[in-house]
Amino acid sequence: CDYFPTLYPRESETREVKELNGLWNFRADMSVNRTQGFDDKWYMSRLEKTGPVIPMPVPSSYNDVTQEKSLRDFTGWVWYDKEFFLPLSWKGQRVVVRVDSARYYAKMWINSVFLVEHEMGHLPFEAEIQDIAKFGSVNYLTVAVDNTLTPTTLPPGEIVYKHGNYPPHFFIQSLNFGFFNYAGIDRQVRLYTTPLVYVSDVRVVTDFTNNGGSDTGTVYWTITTNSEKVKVQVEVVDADSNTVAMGEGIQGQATVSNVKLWWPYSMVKTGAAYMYVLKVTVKDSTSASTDIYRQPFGFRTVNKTNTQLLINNKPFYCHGVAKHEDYDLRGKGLDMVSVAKDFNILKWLGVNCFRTSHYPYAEEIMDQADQQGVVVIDESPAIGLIYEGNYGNKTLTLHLQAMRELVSRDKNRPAVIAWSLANEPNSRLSISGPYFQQVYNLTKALDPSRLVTFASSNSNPLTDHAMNIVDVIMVNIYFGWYQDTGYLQTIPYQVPPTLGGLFKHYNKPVMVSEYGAETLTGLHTSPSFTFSEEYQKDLLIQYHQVYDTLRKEYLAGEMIWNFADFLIDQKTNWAYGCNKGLFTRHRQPKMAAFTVRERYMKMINET
Ligand code: GCB
Repeated sequence: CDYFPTLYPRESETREVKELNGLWNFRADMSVNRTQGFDDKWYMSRLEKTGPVIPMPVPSSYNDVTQEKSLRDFTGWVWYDKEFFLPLSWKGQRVVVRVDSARYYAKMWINSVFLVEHEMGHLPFEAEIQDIAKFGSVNYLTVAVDNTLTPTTLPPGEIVYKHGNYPPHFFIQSLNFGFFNYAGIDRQVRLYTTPLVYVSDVRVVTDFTNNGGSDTGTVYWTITTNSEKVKVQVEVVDADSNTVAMGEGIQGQATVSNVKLWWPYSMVKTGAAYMYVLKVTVKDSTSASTDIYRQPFGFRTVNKTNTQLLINNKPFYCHGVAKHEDYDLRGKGLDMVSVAKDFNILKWLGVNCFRTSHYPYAEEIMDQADQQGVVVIDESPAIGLIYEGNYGNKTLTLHLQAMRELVSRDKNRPAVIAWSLANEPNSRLSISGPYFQQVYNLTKALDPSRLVTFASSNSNPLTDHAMNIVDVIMVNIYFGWYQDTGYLQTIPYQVPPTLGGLFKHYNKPVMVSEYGAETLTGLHTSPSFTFSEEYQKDLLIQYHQVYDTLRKEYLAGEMIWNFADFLIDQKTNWAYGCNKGLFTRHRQPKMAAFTVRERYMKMINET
């Protein structure tokens, strides 16, 4: 599906937005093949006419909302529908329905008419409805979502049928990754209007020069509209609503003297995360209608040397965490309380950077990163490319599409400094080399202004086929946990040669994108023992001592696995989820959170 949105739905004097969030009707297709909904055409009427429905919140994962195990662990198609009114005043405008994310495969109908389908979760899709919907009247939207993962989906998984001494039609959804397979419409659904001639995309790239004391910023824009007969005006508006530069044309540039750069909050004492707005006005020469779109952006550059990352030409050391979208009850559902709380915790910890492991996060989270000055490494949904069979053309096509959609969605965000193509692909396979070269090339062509990387589980350059491609090395290491479990004294002996080996081989900055230990809240042991709070703390301290030396050489960042505990599927070796969080799933600190806060706050205060 090429019909993916490029702009966030924003109100303006020419645009309206209406949320369709709330309780929708919901029905899981429990038939053996999960095809009853399609066979019986559930989209041809209101869902409640097809059989029993239950109320289901949107946005939310559906898994933890009911008391039913069969729904929590469901694999297959679920159906949602929602009634809504289109005001008469919207007639004559373009009306779009936008789903910010549905995991993983979605089909959408309005008033029984098929609109659009979209593969892959975590990324938005949309469709125009003004020619089908009824104005001044009730309409209904039907969305079917399938969370089945196979070797050629992204992320991949496999449906394993079990025969013999098993219940009839028994199968297991095996996953190539370690987080619970939450599903459903997990982000917002909205209607928005635009005039018939409209701004369809805005792209902003910035640069600046320093003239001894003050900086002069240059903003380059590219505006896309759906008509060529338009007049385009552009204004750069500062945070106090002053217009500080103007220009014309679908492509152009303007300079802003005494520009306020966008800085991560950890790099400046005051004035971090300064955002401007590019106000774009498009006038249709034929009908004289106008569309106005305001695109937030910041002036900042991203570069690297062979040992460091540079933001605005100054070294940036990432002291951060890897996160998940994972919350009690709502699963991966967008929840503004959790968004706000997580940023408050990130700031409390002194985190200046996080990776969106292992998929693109909600745009509302990304907005906070922009506005609060927290740097982001923006990851695609490509986790679990483990087997040869995961490197076929279908996966490659999807992966390239994921990068198109992700870059398109997040390209104007100052917080994003790097694209992460994948998490722990099997880069020991020779097939991964040409595969990742293509994904890298496309991403770099789409956005030459940022770094491109992936999180590697292979720390041996001699067996690797893909790490040489990327701009910055990211590596996940588990010394003292998966290796030499219980022997924390091995960490200072293992980490320097491992990271140093990567640096020597690739001559690029190295970041640790994961390290950590399982920790059961409230389990205390002295001396420390695996799974205790003391063990997590001791492990982190061992790493920190090493990092402090390597920082002076080539280490560009450290990210703890994980910010908070999160759910994974049921396994014998995981006690109700991954418990490597510094915080519990309910966002209460474990002992190590205080250790990390002390370290990161010291780093911030040294700035
Ligand atoms: C990893 C994965 C991450 C897991 C983590 C763990 O290497 O990237 O998704 O959750 O290890 O806890 O094992």
